[in-house]
Amino acid sequence: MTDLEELRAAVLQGDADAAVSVARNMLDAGGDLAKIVNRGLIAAMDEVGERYSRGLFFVPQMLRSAKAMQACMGLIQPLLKGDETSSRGKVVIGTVKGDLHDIGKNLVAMMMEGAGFLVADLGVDVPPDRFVLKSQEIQADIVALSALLSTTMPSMPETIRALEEAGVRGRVKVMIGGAPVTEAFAKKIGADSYAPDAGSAVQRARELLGGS
Ligand code: B1M
Repeated sequence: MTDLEELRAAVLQGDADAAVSVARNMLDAGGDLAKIVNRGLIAAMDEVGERYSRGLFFVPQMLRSAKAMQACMGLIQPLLKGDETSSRGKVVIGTVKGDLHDIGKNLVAMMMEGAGFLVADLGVDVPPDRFVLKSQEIQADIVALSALLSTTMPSMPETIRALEEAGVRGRVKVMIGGAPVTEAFAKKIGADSYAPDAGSAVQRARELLGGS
């Protein structure tokens, strides 16, 4: 079994200790971070979702695998820390109302911090008014919304409406993402940007603020 296969197997089994141990060994041996995240951790979570869809996994197994992945992200976070001395911009991020999925959102937040953005993470199940209040409080440049459930996607246009009603939409850019979200949906609801993954979220954020 290759290291990547071992990592995926440990996450699939929800064995956090084994997953962390394999990930640590891979990192110590100079393994490529993007490969560990994308082809190890995220690939394993996709397989978890597949098994759930086919009725082979249930919620407790999804939860155990999520904990194993999160334990590995604890290892990865310090490696993503950037050495920027000034902030590239302020971002308020959260998973929208009704949605408890936070792994992808956490990855986006980590990578944005690593790239020098100041990130205020509101967590999960965030109602529109909390996005509004936080963006007013910190004078945010970007409001970043994540949704993993098709049933919670409508919270995204609701949040945009709340920003409009509070009079802050004119000075914040709205970026959206998450597995069921598409570019077309972003256009339809009047978001400024859509990113399919954490790496491109950083790129889109830079573009939104006029950088590259
Ligand atoms: Co849930 N779940 N879940 N789940 N879960 C999915 C999303 C699902 C696709 C599984 C499936 O059916 N195959 C399905 C949704 C179906 C749908 O709506 N289309 C589903 C379901 C149905 C449910 C419940 C309803 C199950 C139930 O209770 N019966 C329930 C809902 C709870 C709720 O939210 N109210 C539920 C619960 C859970 C757990 C709590 C057990 C757990 C979450 C734990 C946690 O997050 N702390 C969980 C998990 C783990 C999953 C799967 C297996 C994995 C999600 C994940 O972490 N992926 C997921 C299946 C899947 O996605 N393949 C599934 C890894 C992560 C890195 O990827 O989050 O996509 P992702 O993030 C990516 C991109 O999407 C993007 O960048 C990230 C990194 O590249 N991205 C952004 C994300 N946010 C972004 C924001 C941006 C830009 C990019 O800009 C702002």
